[in-house]
Amino acid sequence: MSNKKIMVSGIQPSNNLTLGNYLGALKPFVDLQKKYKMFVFIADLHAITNEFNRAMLLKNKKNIACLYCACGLDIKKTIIFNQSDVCSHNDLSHVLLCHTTLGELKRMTQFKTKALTKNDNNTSFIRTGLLTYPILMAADILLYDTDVVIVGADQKQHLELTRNLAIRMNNKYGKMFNIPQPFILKNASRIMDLVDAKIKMSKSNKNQNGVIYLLDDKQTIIKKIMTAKTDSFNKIRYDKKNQLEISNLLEIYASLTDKNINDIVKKYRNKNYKLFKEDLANIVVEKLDIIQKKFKKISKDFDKKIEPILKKNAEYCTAIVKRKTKLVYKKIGLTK
Ligand code: AQP
Repeated sequence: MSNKKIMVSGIQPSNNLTLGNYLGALKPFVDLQKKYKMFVFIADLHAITNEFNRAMLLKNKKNIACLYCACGLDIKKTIIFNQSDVCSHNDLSHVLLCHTTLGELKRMTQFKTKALTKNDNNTSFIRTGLLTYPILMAADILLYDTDVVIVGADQKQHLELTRNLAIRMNNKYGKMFNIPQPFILKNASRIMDLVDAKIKMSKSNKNQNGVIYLLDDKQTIIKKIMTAKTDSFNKIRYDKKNQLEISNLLEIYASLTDKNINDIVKKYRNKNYKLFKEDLANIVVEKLDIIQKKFKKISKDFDKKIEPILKKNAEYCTAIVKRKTKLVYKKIGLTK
């Protein structure tokens, strides 16, 4: 193995990927792959913790693999694989679950938010995967002796749980896990929904008008941006407290062009929202057009070129992480 630091991450194939996934995850991954040994998986085991449909799941998995490459992940440098092809993720997850309390899982803000919005305190009908997925996430991280994990604000708590579990297990049975450090992205944007800027732009948001999907066609992108909610000030200012919507559009502009937000604000100081939105729509269309062209080409060759690499990578990962599960099993007394 090289002596580069190890970074692990994944995206759930729970729907088509969004501009939020691109700016908050894929774009930074592309920069980081030069410096880190990166494992980027298709988090299919996580995707089944919510409602899912077999045909869509298979389609989304293929699309994500192709989009990873189309967005610039270098399949020769970065180890891309399907999570479910590496059985140890589940094996370690079970061991970790047995060392976690119900209280710890119920305290997770994401569980509380998702569970409560679904069934108002009545947890009887909540899928247990929603409760236990942070432990699968812990297994995803700890299996690879991960040094650093990219964490957005909503995943901080899960990484803390991972670290606590690793320390707990190391103290009880002797050192078996590396303790991963959080990696806070510089200039990381949390892209918000275009219709309701109080919520994150998410793959599975109900109202698709607020979500730009990486595979949306040109007309759809233009329509979504031109009809994005804004305020009545008609002044382009970066003010997340009073002008949340336009600030979100400014962040998208800045992230896509790698420009400074203040410079963009200066450029549009005396311009109206319509003109700003038209320019932003062009920028998004242009960027996504490049990705979509690559995506089309890669998708055609998926069976011949991408799928075999995913399989080979899964075998490579299996070999690495089997050593880890073997060590854990031995330390805790499952094997001699
Ligand atoms: N709106 C966003 N802004 C910035 N970053 C984002 N990410 C997701 N949405 C935004 C980042 O993309 C990766 C996606 O990981 P995931 O699919 O495992 O989880 P998620 O955060 O739950 O993504 P979604 O799109 O919101 O999916 P659904 O709707 O299925 O729950 C992460 O690195 C995340 O930070």
